[in-house]
Amino acid sequence: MAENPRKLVAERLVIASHNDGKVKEINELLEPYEIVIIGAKKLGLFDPEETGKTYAENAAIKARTAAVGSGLPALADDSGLDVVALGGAPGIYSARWAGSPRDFGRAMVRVEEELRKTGTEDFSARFVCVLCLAWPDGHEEIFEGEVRGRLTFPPRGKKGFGYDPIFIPNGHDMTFGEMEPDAKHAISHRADAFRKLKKACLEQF
Ligand code: ITT
Repeated sequence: MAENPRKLVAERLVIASHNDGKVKEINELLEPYEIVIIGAKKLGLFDPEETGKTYAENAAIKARTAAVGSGLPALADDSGLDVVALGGAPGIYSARWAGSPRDFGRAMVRVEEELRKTGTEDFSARFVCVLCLAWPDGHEEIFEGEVRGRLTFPPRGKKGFGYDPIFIPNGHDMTFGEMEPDAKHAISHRADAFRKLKKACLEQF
């Protein structure tokens, strides 16, 4: 985070995501603030190719594209699951492991297969979320969050989205897929990154 982070003064903010599960969580996390949230899908904004090599680079590509395309501040979230015994995979390729059209059942089977192939007993993993808040004039602020835990198979729970049914956060027995949204927001990687974003850029709201 920059030493003097720029505050968000406009009350309109574009959410530069085409993932409905993420957009729902971002809306919940921004609920206490009087910000009018506009979805990228609704504005018909272009979904850029994620050509970065890090979460932060991809978050910046998405936020910049939406800020320039809309003329408004835009917030992007690049996130994923880093599995320790897989050297951090699927990582920034977490969405791509689900194929097209996306099928996270298949992505979770692939994670399990790749883990079993290694013969490891280390099922530790973390979820990472990098937020980029970008303004149309090119200014950007970046915030990173994480939650550590372990994987379990078969998947459990129908709440949440993506890889939630195989991830048990440290100190808990339930998967994110079994937890109520508020319980996930108390500890998630996305909530961690949002805490930092709010402190830096939204405290005036
Ligand atoms: P946008 O780029 O349009 O926001 P996306 O789904 O392509 O949507 P990412 O490239 O950041 O987003 O992919 C992140 C993937 O990681 C996402 O599709 C989920 O499957 C997974 N993921 C991220 N956060 C998650 C969470 O809280 N719970 C479960 N899976 C999560």
